[in-house]
Amino acid sequence: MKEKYKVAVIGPAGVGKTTIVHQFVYNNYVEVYDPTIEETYKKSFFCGGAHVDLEIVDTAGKEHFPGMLDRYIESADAFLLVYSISDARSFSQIYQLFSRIASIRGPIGIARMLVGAQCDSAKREIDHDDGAQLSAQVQCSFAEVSAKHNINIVEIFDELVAQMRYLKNQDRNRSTNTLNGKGAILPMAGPHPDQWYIRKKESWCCFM
Ligand SMILES: Nc1nc2c(ncn2[C@@H]2O[C@H](COP(=O)(O)OP(=O)(O)O)[C@@H](O)[C@H]2O)c(=O)[nH]1
Ligand SMILES: [Mg+2]
Repeated sequence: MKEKYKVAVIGPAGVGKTTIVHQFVYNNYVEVYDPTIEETYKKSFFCGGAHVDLEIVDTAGKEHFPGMLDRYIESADAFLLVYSISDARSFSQIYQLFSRIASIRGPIGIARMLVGAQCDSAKREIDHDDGAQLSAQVQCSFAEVSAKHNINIVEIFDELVAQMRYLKNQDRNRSTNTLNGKGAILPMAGPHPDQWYIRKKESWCCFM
């Protein structure tokens, strides 16, 4: 059976979410998108030796309506949390998104990634180190990307799929790990998933 996952792309308006999704799905860069359109895209791609079907929800402003952001968070398997390296304000808004995910889905065991968009921009307000520091604080992986120059775009989706696979296999191990046959779940064996994220992060190339 083919693997299927749902990814939500969240972050402040104007940071480059739609542009990232279009570069990944259609391999093109368009300068201007309607900022109000929320769309779901489908993309099948080959990742880590197997095909995977992704449903990608490109969120667009409606998350400011009460309950909307929570609905995205409840329904997705993985998250790209996007800010723009040329917009410090967008970076300052990201932490609360991580907090919201943690409060709804728990602090660990959910595939997620911090993404610094528009890394080709000459107007840099947020250093690579700032992004790396925040990702260490919230314990997730991190990459700067440019949808304009197609830098790190496929890689961030690869990373999310790797995380989702890892977590899915852990779930499988857990469900067979019952106590007295009564369905109690034993603690997870092996590395903590977030330690795994951090290890993976070290392999990220920096294109700056
Ligand atoms: N230089 C540069 N500009 C980008 C890039 N991606 C997006 N932009 C700019 O940011 C604007 C907003 O992008 P958009 O994807 O619509 O943002 P969204 O509101 O987060 O979906 C675009 O119109 C582009 O001008 C990028 O990789 N490099
Ligand atoms: Mg958009």
